[in-house]
Amino acid sequence: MTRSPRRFDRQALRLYLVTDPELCADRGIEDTVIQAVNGGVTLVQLRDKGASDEELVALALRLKPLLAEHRIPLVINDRVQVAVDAEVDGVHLGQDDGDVSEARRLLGDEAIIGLSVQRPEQLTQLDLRALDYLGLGPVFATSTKRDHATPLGVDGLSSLVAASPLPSVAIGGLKREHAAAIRASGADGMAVVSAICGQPDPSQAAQDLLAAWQG
Ligand code: TZP
Ligand code: MG
Repeated sequence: MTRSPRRFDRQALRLYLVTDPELCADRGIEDTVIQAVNGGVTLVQLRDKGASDEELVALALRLKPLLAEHRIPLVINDRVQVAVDAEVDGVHLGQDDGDVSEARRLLGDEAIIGLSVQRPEQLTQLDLRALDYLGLGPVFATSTKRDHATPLGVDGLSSLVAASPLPSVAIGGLKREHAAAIRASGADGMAVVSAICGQPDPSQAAQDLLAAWQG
């Protein structure tokens, strides 16, 4: 594969919003994302295991203009074809979500492709030519993701970050009070669901997380 030398801007990982349809139910995903963007999130991942491909494409198309206006990348969880159809910035894949090199082939050189990593040994099997960043976690136990892997803790996160050959974002149970420790781990940012989705004021929640990160 001949990939252009385009470098993924790791600054985009600083405050990474992952949406959840249940936690966003009261306000709705769109309104939550709009508010979170106003509050300063730096990347948005649409994650909805229950939506149809058509529904996800439609949602992505509704959000794209706002996110493009703010130069905030939009990626889709799990479903490469949805990212292709909606022409968004990329995908985030889990260990069992298929071949990252195939995702790269389908999405092209400019796309953003992230991969979840839960354990050190997974770092030895990375396709570095296909990937832009890693999602490391869960750092803490969380009720947002059922059946998540054993939490890493901050020390486990720090070890993974130190061994990671790619920019990385920490995820799992992260709140503003964790920002200093996560930043000290060397991760490039925090990915959050419940710290923004379902909060009474998602914009304020994002601002507070960013302020805590910037310390
Ligand atoms: N992957 C690992 S933990 C997690 C995902 C999607 C959920 C994180 O949610 P929260 O509410 O920020 O703990
Ligand atoms: Mg997945």
